[in-house]
Amino acid sequence: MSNVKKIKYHFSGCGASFSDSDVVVFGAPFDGTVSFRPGTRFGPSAMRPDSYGLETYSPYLDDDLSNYKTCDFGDIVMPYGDKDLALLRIYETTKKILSAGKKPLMVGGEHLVTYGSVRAVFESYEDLHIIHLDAHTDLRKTYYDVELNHATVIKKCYDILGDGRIFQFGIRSGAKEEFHWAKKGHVTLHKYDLEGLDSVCKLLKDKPVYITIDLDVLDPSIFPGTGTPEPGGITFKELIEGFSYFLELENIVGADLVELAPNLDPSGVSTAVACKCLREMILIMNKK
Ligand SMILES: [Mn+2]
Repeated sequence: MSNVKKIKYHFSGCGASFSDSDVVVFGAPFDGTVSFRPGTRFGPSAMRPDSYGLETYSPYLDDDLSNYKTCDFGDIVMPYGDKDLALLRIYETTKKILSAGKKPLMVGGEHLVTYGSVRAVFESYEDLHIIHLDAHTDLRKTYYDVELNHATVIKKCYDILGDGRIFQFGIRSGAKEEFHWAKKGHVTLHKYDLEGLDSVCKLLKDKPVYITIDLDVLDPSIFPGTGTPEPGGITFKELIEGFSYFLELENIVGADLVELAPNLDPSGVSTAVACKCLREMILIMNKK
């Protein structure tokens, strides 16, 4: 596809061809609607080299990236300043991966990119459910009078999926109206941590599930390299424990990891955290 940039080298463990792979990783380096600190457009390109700093073996899962064929499809060429076209490119790429019978795993970019991918996944799986890990509700109808941006993205997904399909965890920031709106049963909002994720994964066992992970669900002391850091987040250990519940899900049909802004953490630790999460998600999606 001409709208996908050729990359010099791939994410660690993701050197297989498109046709050989069950899971296809791709970058969506877009941060055009960011309201505070930009930089997530540099996420995928920072993660590729740093992913080689980690082992391909996961002690948590007792599994290794080398046991699977995974493709790094490259980064989508993002038309800067045009979010509609950016979302269309993401939609098209996700669609291409799905229609080849493969699972998309997108690396952002800001959280808005999720909307492009979810729109495509929903066309293949009408009974789609979403598990959403984040510090922020992202349920605004508009933000600064704009309907499509990183603060409205989960509401936009809700508009596609409808009531009772979205399960949020780790939430500790949002407007009062968003929390009240969620409480009416439109979405299931779990505050502060991942408590209840195990039972939700059991509940959704045989449903098609899309997992969207905004890495700012982690405490900023662990993950400072992000646009809108929010104190009071979960630990890395809690996130890894959360990942183990994903193994209950029999039908993970797509996923994303978003909101790494590597320029905001010169220590490189946030990038390492994101790479480790990516490794775990690649393994979990290949196991399924
Ligand atoms: Mn967030």
